[in-house]
Amino acid sequence: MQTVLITGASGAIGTRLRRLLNGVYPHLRLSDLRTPSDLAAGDAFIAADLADLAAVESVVDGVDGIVHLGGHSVEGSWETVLSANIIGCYNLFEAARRKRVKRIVFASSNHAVGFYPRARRIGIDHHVRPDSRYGVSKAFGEALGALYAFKHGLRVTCIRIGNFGDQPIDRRRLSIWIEPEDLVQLVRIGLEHPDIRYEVFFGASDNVRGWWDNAEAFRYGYRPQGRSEDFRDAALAADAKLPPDHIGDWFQGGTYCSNEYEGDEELWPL
Ligand code: 15L
Repeated sequence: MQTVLITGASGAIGTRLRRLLNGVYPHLRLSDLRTPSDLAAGDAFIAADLADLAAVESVVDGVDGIVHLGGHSVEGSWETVLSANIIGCYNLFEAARRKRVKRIVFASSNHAVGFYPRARRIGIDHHVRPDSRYGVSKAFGEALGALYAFKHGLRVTCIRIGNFGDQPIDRRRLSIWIEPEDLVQLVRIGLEHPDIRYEVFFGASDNVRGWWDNAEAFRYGYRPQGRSEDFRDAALAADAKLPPDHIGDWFQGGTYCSNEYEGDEELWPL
């Protein structure tokens, strides 16, 4: 990997990752709709709208690998999700194919599988259960990644990111938290490991309350260092202040599940 592109470079994860990846690869290229507020003199930044295929093609031209964080990062209207995450994701993979980019690391999300109950432990062989239009767009991105890996020869890694940050912020996040350095480990496996063709990993630290079997990531050498339990008291204290949400508390996806919920509670547990 000589040149690595980070899309969504102005977002919270993008901002942190580009700092942590600085110096790991000879050249980092950054892209987003908005210019990062902390852009330094030597940073290679190109503004681009993911919905514009020609613009995306010029952004990916000449890079060896892409960390695709760009798009809409929470639930949104269908129009928003369609443009940023469905069309935008297609454009990214298609532009990468045309420009012969070797590897893509796709930022998927826990919300691709948010409708599994918290009582259930799931692995990557469980089929998707998106909890939102946003979650559907992440499942779409994973499927697109498989198409471009198996049909077009790209090496693709999808990371179902839990909750990224310096510490878990409530009870749910004690199960799904990932510290920035652990996400860097997973990203680097996706960009560098010689055996990657197409993989899906869960983006979680070493959380004893975790819901996910992350055996594939471990098989590739992932050794998470963050332990959410170290922050248990603060997270539970913050959780006690949240409004009651018996639907969100039942499912892994939390409020993404209870939001707009019209399902049948008699069907629980699922
Ligand atoms: C996500 O996928 C979102 O991007 C982030 O904003 C959080 O909502 C996170 O999931 C979460 O589930 O905590």
